[in-house]
Amino acid sequence: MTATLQPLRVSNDALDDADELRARMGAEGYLFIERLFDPDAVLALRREMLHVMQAGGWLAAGTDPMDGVADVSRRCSENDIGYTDVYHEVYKLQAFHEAGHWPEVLGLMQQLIDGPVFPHPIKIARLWFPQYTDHTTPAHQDYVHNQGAYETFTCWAPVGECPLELGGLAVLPCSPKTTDVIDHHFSLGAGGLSLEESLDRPEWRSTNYEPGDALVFHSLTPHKALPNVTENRLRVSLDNRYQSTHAPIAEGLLRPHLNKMGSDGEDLGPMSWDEVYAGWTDDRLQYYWRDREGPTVPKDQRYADAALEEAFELARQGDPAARLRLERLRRREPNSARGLEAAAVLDGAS
Ligand SMILES: O=C(O)CCC(=O)C(=O)O
Ligand SMILES: [Fe+2]
Repeated sequence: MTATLQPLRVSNDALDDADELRARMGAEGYLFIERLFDPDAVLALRREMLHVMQAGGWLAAGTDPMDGVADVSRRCSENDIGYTDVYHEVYKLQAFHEAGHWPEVLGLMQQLIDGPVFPHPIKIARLWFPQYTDHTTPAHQDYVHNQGAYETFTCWAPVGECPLELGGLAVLPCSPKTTDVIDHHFSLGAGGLSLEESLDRPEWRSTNYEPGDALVFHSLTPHKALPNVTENRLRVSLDNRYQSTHAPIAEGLLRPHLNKMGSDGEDLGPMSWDEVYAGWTDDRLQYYWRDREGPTVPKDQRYADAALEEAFELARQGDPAARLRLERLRRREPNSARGLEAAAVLDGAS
């Protein structure tokens, strides 16, 4: 590993021992399983996803899609215009959603979760361009984004090899029993929230991931992505979440990931599940989530609101990242109160 990065503890030896899996999750907040998934299944998914990215113009001309060589002139991230044009095409793939229900991950979650397992319908892929490191996912706890139940677990899995330089996930081991929700701050990276304790700690762990590997962690476990510092490779990964079907879930997690963005950046609202499901050949995973028994609760906006407040403050002081955040807000919500306030700050009127 590097001077500041330790290797992940491998927990394959505990796969058949629910008590031990729970004990390790309880002590360190994560489980790393090598080859949890069939590498061939992961690579087949990679082929499908990268074909869609190729059709969307994200890959360098004349390259094998499996190599994931980006056309860096197309680089964009979750808040940029153009990202959802291609991302939502990937999102429509049946195979991408099926991966969140592979029996290996459901079996593991069954051992961790008290009660019947509910896989969130909001599956997420991260399609991360190289050399765009201002947008790297900052350190955070998933709870501030997802809320609902603390006992929610994320399974992060690379779709293909993911050596350190491609920017895979790193975790900061700590016990969810002793961890609280930590204050998060404004960040330009995916999710927009960062916790400041993240920086310069020697205990961060990561690895050179292989296809089939999975990193499972608790909703309070701090984690972050490493920067994708390759010359031209896209990092492709999945993050899917699981909780007890009886536990509360925040309502946004029952919708497809990321609102559609118009060509001018305006927020066009969520994509519908009917659009997602339109090309599927199997309807068994369509609308399965409607039968869930637990309560659906509104999303608590306090974390997002506090970070936005901070962005306003920083933008007034001229901070370039905060100004970019407000530029995006102005484009996405040209007529909302906060969109108008963003415009006023950017124009120097407030
Ligand atoms: O892959 C990334 O960059 C972010 C993933 C993440 O934060 C998660 O899986 O919860
Ligand atoms: Fe996360």
